[in-house]
Amino acid sequence: MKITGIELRRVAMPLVAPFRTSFGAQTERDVLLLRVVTPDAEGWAECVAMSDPLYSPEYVDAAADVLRRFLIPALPPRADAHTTNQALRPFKGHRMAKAALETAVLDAQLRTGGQSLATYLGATADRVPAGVSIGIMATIPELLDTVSGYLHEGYRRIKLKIAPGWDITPTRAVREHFGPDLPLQVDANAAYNLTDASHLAKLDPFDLLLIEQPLAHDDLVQHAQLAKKITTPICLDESIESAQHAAAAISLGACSIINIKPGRVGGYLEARRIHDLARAHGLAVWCGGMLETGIGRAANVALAALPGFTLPGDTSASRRYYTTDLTPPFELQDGHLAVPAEPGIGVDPIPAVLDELTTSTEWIAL
Ligand code: OSB
Ligand code: MG
Repeated sequence: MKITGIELRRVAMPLVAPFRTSFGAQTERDVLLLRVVTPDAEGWAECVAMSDPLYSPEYVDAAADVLRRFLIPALPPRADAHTTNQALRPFKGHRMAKAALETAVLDAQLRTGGQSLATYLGATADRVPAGVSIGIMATIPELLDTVSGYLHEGYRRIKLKIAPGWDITPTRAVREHFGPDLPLQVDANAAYNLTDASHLAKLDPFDLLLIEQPLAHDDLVQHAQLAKKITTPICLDESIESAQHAAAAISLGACSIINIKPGRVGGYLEARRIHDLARAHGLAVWCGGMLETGIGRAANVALAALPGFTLPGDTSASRRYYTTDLTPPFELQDGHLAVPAEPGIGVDPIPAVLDELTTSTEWIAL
């Protein structure tokens, strides 16, 4: 596939409400979009890097820089997703930037061939159950109101962001208020140390589905030790940047569940490898999120339709994030999102909305 050029586009997306985690609060998403242009089709992808390097070392300005300086110039003259993956391999790290480039190439390739991303990846479902990730709130009543609102909308599972000072009490409050049948989990975004093991064990009575990334991203051994001291299953997010990391985590006993985010692991090909590996080992996986617009969400929903995604993901409806999404909004139907069936990622940005929210564009001719 001959690529004529690639557009880097920055879009400012105000969030419907501030989203607070153990690493900071966000009120707006500064999104980097890629548009790969070929004679036959255009491919779209969203880079999940955030404005600041607080979730991982990547950040959006660095992603744009490494794309224009190294990754895009390294593309082979005739590129598809696999040759793009190989061409980017020599460059260390920058997996979110690589994922965006590979996904935009893959989208153009699939649109040219008329195949949906879901079919290409091996999806077996046409809809996926939706969970929702709830930020740290100022008060417990505010938290209970928020959870209640999402449950009324139909969400199938609740995830609470936790941090030291906002962990045992809010989790107990939600469990007691909504009862034992609510599928409930927590996400610490690496806010604890192994010395907090006895504190984290206080979550054990609440029968959580999992605790996500309690310790630092490079604390694989410590996660394995923590797993022996608490009964809540450990799920890794930040720690798993590749299938190799997943293999190491599984053999160490560092986790029993994996949150797969294609952006974090360098793309959908690597995400599928992790899915396959986890499935062969009997571990559950689920699809994480990075507050994506409809562009990134469409591709995540396709991935979440693979058979090993046995837990609801952070694939929520558009309105949980944005008043106006870049694409026709993803909406809950009976607590599920429909898997796009059209070729490629299966959705297109709405030109007028895209133009309205765009802060800059840059064309890189190839
Ligand atoms: O750790 O899963 C996370 C959002 C941004 C960065 C990291 C995380 C999150 C979420 C929200 O939890 C997931 C979503 O709804 O997109
Ligand atoms: Mg997480």
